[in-house]
Amino acid sequence: MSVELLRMPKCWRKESKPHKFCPGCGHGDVLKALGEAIDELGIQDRVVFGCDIGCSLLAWDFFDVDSVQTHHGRTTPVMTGIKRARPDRIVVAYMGDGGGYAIGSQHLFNAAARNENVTVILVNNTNYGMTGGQMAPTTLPGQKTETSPYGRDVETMGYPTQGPEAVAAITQDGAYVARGTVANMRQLKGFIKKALQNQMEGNGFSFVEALSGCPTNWRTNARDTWNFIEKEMTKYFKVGEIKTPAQKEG
Ligand SMILES: Cc1ncc(C[n+]2csc(CCOP(=O)(O)OP(=O)(O)O)c2C)c(N)n1
Ligand code: SF4
Repeated sequence: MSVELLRMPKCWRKESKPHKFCPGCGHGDVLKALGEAIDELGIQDRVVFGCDIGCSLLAWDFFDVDSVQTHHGRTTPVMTGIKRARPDRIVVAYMGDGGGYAIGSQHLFNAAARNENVTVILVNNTNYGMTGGQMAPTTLPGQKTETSPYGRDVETMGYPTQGPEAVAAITQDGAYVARGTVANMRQLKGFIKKALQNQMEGNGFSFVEALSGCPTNWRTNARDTWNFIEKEMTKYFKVGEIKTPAQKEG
């Protein structure tokens, strides 16, 4: 076995690698953090992974776990249904910001309000990646996209959706909510691990947004991609834990 394969999380499906994401895409990083979290918790045989339409669908065969690929924006209710039918399983709903905050927002926020015992991981790359870089709910003020060629005008298009903050505001005491970034992989893995543990303990909804890069649609080189994630995105999207069961109890 090569050194590269040995570095992969154990729960990754080796036959589907190299993966299909663009070079420099953050999806692979988020899925690595998820894979390491699953390995460290020793739950590979109990996880069910669900991915959305969007670039997240390229992960349909990413893991050596039971997996399902859903309709655009519908991953949260599909995984909620699986969890209700099989409470012994640990379900992960994986989606982009368009899938979670636009077309699937009613599902995401109602599942959160019901405190469903599922884990949602949402990749925030400030645009609709798969369809060619249109404006998303998370597009930054002034950011140019295919459908905001002069930059997002907050007067007519509003401000970026603060997803984790909104989820934290409507969830009950058991919820776990955090925002990580692919620029800090150790922290991101820690947040995902806590989100999965929250579900394993039966506390209720757990949600991790991950700040991530889309160099193809941003048309950025490696340096500018990381600068955008670390300097521009964090002006609007604060990284850290937003809600934990312990904080609520205290
Ligand atoms: C019901 C429906 N509406 C629209 C589309 C077209 N569509 C496919 S992917 C996508 C956007 C994906 O963006 P996002 O969810 O942010 O994920 P990303 O590709 O950036 O990871 C859209 C609008 C679709 N497949 N189905
Ligand atoms: S289009 Fe963007 S989000 Fe999609 S795989 Fe390429 S870099 Fe990643």
